[in-house]
Amino acid sequence: MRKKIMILISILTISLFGGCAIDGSVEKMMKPPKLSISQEEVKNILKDILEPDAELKMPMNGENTSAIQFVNLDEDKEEEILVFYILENDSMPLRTLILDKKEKWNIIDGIKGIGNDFDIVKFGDITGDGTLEAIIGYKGEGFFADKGLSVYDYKDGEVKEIFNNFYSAFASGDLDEDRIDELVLLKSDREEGKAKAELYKYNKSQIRKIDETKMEAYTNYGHIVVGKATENKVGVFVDEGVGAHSCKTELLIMENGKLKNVFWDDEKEFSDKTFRAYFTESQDVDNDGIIEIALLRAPIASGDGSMAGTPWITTWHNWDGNKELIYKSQSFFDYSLGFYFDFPEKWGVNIAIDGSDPNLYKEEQWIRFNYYDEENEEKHPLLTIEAINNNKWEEKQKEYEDKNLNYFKLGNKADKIYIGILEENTENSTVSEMILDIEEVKANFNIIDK
Ligand SMILES: [Ca+2]
Ligand SMILES: [Ca+2]
Ligand SMILES: [Ca+2]
Ligand SMILES: [Ca+2]
Repeated sequence: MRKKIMILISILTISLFGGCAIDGSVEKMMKPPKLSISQEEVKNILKDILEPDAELKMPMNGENTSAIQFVNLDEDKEEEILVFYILENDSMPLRTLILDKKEKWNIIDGIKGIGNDFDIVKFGDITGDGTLEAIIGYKGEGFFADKGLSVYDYKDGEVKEIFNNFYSAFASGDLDEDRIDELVLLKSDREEGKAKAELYKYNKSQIRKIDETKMEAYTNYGHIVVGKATENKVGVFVDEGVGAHSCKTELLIMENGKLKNVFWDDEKEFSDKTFRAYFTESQDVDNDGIIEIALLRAPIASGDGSMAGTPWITTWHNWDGNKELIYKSQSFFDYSLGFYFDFPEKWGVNIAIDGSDPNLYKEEQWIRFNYYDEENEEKHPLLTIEAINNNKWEEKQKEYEDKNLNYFKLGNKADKIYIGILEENTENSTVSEMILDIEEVKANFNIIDK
């Protein structure tokens, strides 16, 4: 390959750095290197070695979405450079090069895949020898089409494919805490109306399937996170779309060397325990190291009762270690205003939510949390959060002063300023217990970065 490349250097500049515009510049496709090489140097190396019709390709999903990645795959302490690109007209179009600097740059090719895109690129020690393997997912056309997965081991200047299989979605991680990563392949067969998760583990110098478990059919795997499900059990949280916009989470764990879908009901062949009306992602919302599953509930006395008109409250749950969920806390997410608010425990379930019409002009928008007195069917405002355009701020501030409101600044994002307005204590003792102080509001208010 290098011979061919030498001849083509001159044409390359245009094709790789002009024509490669999958999504902007090389810098944008490259995670900054840790090793002692400049981005400029990487660019120059690539100019010299890639075919003229090569286009850099960023993996579509997962955490490693750069077309040029830096990772140490072998036993020295130095990072290799992995370059992901496509040769459109080749029968094995998806290519990965490893560039490994010894006395000079060694170029290791031979990683080839079929498809249109890199789905996911991950690194994990599947073989348990203390070095990382590259796990590359190849994606063809069609949303539900099977994808191809290969695991590559790079050692002594040679790359070997040590495993390949197909998948709809996959996860890797150390599920049984033996310091070796397992692979979990989710396989959804929509024609057969079946889905399963397969557990693969390295054993006797091969990656072998050691177990499988049923999963719910006809779902779309939307978000997968591997993390602690309890203090001493790691799990694969699979957040999946069901129907038009609903969502469920299946949680896979390893127990006595077997794979277990913890909420699965053998009789019903599904589970509704994690069902919610819209898609939400499992995450460690309170940073205690354990992943929470996000369900949704309609607040008391909420709106017109329509799905879209309901100001859904997110309720966070942990797995109980058996077959149930344990309620942990609740939050209100408002993506159009760009913030979320964690409810204090004392708010309980009697919080009604009002807000400005999200479809109207957005110079000022607000959300109000009220205590709802069921007996008297009365709403008592507790806290209002407003998002105000910076250029309206002075005007608004004057208005707050005139009305003698207890207002305070919560934060800024782009051209918006967030203001909290607290109600004063009232005669009603239940209501006044619910009212927060400014510090509590600030501690529970979060700007959504995305
Ligand atoms: Ca290395
Ligand atoms: Ca390894
Ligand atoms: Ca393991
Ligand atoms: Ca947590």
